Amino acid sequence: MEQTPPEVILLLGSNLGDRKRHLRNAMKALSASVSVTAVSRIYESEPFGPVPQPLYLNMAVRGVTTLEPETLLRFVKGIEQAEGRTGEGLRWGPRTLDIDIILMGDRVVRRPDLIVPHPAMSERRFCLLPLSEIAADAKVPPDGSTVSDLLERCTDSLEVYPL
Ligand code: PH2
Ligand code: MG
Ligand code: MG
Repeated sequence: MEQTPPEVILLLGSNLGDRKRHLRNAMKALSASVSVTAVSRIYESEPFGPVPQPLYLNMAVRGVTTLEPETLLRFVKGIEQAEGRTGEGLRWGPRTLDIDIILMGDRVVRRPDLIVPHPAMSERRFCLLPLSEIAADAKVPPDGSTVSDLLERCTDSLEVYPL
C-alpha cells in the first residue's frame, strides 16, 4: 500500500529588512517542493530570547512534501540564504528569514543539525499561536499532546498578535 507523503508544519519568522516581503518570497519558494494546504495569518511578536532586537513577523505553514527531513532542511536553508540570511549570525540574533521545521506528521528526528518536533515549540507562544490557527488538533510526538493543549499550558507572556 502506498503511504501518503508526510505532512509538514513550518514556522516562518523575519525581523530584519522588509519583513513581509521575506515571508512572501519564502512562500513562493517553498511551493517548489511543499504542496501548501494551509497558511496562518501573519502575527507580530515580541522577540523571544536574550538578544535585544526588533519585533518579529511569524506565520505558520502547513503542507505535504515527499522530501526527507534532511533534504527539507537543506531546501529551507537555501531559501533563507536567498533572502539574504548570512550564516554567521548570532544563534538568537535578528534575521531576514528563518524557516523552522516544527512538525513532520508523527515522525521524530534527532540529528545534530535537526530535531523534530522542534524542541522549543512548547515554550514559545510566537510558534504555538500561529500553529493553533491551522493545526490546533495536530498531535505532537512523543506524548501526543495537541498544539492547542500545548498553547493552553504555555507560560510565555511575550505579546503575539495578528497584524
Ligand atoms: N526566533 C528566534 C529568536 N526569537 N522571537 C520571536 N518572537 N519570533 C521568532 O521567530 C524568534 C524569536 C530565533 O529563531
Ligand atoms: Mg527559529
Ligand atoms: Mg531556524
